[in-house]
Amino acid sequence: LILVFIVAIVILLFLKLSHSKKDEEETHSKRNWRNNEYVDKNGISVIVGHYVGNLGYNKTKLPDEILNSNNFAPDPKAGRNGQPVIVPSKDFIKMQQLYQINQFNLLASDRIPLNRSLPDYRRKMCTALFKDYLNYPKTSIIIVFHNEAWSTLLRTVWSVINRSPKELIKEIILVDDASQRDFLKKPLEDYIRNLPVKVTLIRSAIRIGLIKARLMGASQAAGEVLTFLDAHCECTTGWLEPLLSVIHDDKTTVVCPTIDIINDDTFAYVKSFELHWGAFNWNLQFRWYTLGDNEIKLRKQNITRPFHSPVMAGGLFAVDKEYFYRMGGYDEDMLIWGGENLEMSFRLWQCGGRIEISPCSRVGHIFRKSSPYGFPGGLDRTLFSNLARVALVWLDDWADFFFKFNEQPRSVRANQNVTKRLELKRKLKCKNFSWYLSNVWPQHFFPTDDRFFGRIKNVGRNKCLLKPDRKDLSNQPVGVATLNLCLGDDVQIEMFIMTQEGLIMTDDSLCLDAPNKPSADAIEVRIVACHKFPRQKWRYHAKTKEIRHNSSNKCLDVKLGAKENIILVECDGSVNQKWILEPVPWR
Ligand code: LR7
Ligand code: MN
Repeated sequence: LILVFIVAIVILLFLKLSHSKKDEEETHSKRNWRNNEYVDKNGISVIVGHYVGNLGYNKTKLPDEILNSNNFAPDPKAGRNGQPVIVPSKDFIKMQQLYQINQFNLLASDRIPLNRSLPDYRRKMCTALFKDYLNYPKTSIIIVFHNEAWSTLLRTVWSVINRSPKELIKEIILVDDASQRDFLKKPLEDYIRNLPVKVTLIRSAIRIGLIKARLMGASQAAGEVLTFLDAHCECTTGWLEPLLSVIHDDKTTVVCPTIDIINDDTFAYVKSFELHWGAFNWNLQFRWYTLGDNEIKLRKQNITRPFHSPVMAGGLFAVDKEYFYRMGGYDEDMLIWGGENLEMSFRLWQCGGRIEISPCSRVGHIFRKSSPYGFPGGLDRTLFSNLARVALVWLDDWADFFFKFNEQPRSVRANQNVTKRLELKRKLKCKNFSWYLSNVWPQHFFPTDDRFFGRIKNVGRNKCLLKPDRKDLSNQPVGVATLNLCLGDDVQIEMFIMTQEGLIMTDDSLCLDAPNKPSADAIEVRIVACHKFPRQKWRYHAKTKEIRHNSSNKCLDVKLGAKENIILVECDGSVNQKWILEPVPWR
């Protein structure tokens, strides 16, 4: 009997294993893509594109028939309730081809009905609030797009229609930024005529970029509030009321929803981590970082209350229309894409406004690994010009710091005329960037007068501490701290700050980190996301030149070998335990 039992279990296990293997084959899993290249079962290799940094992208030219075809052929069950879409393996080749058009899985998106169901992702406590929503101001929803897919654009529209109180929607305004797809011409005009809310379509004949396109939409808006969305979002139940409630209470707050993730491969709706706010690194790239301690404390008292954010992501926010214009709308000399979210955030905070994120409002957005469209004039003339403008107008002394470490913005710095924006800054009596850093984002990792900034040099080896390489764009970088030849004053990966509380930080909120009670004699020191627990606190002894770990009282030392890794050992006064904090001028 026991034998039969065991055999039965083995057979069951085998069946289960082979079944899940089949599932895996049928699902388009991330693992199949390697270095932007996909090799299918028959060994056919499909190159999707080449990353050039974060954005630039060499596209494979697709024939017009493919670009203009509308594959929208929904399967009523696909993607239901935010579930991932399963693409059968027979469609893989087509799927890969279509992926290139928008840099997301168009075939999957086209299978999902435009009005797919999504769970109510809100916390229970949110559902009891906002009962007086009829008193809130009405809003125009503004969605700008350039060559967006039919299914993602209209699913955005339908998610607004189906999940917003109709009393609060004045209209939806679609702004077409010179799209070239046939289905976005007459078919779109015909489609929106039959929608149950007023939808206006405005077109720009020439490519003006998202910043000017949004201004174009705003100029036509009749609502008291402007609510902006990217063209590939899905709003979930109760998303709008919390946003309008904030503006109802205070017109000088600009409010963002909590942005969830629509997976670019499977179109699954994934809740994002809630304890994040928006900020930026030394290259002025937008990043999500863990909330400040104070905000975490406040959140524990009341998890439904909106919390402040140093910077907004840019695409999804609501703002009182009159306030938007009074504060200078957008910088109209910014081009195509990028940097406008930082510009607006600095301007709002420094000139008396606020940015908040509402935890009760949840909207999904398709995050892409690269941009599907080109940047007329190249990245230097678009993103880097925009960032140069941000720095010149809003960063004061830190503009020099930014240009020192960022060659491309530096090369277009002289071309920027920011007189009009500086005038606005004066007119609005804005505070300076130093105020912003210490009051809005005290957790920042920029150089200031109260902290060390520069290289950390080992006396014995005559080499400098190095920030580990970022392994994967999507993961928080972690890594073993090592030494490197000391390079110039403009080498960002050798720059560190040491704060008064003893954090040794680098760009992207990374901190030198070691266990409180090291288990071995010599434990490797790592550079990981900052969290400010005792294990990330250090003391520099100018006399002995030691860098001591607060909690273990051990010393930073160097492990000799092919790679000179940093280790933590008992202090012994040896020369490899001596360090020099070499300040680097940054303004
Ligand atoms: O030339 C263009 N014209 C356009 O109309 C280029 C883009 N667009 C449209 C485009 O179709 C889309 O609807 O502008 C919108 C944003 O472009 P995306 O989706 O390609 O950009 P993104 O999601 O990577 O961009 C983020 O950063 C941008 C910087 O300029 C904008 O602020 C986007 O709105 C912003 N998106 C979000 O904040 C969503 C959450 C992502 C995060 C973090
Ligand atoms: Mn987007």
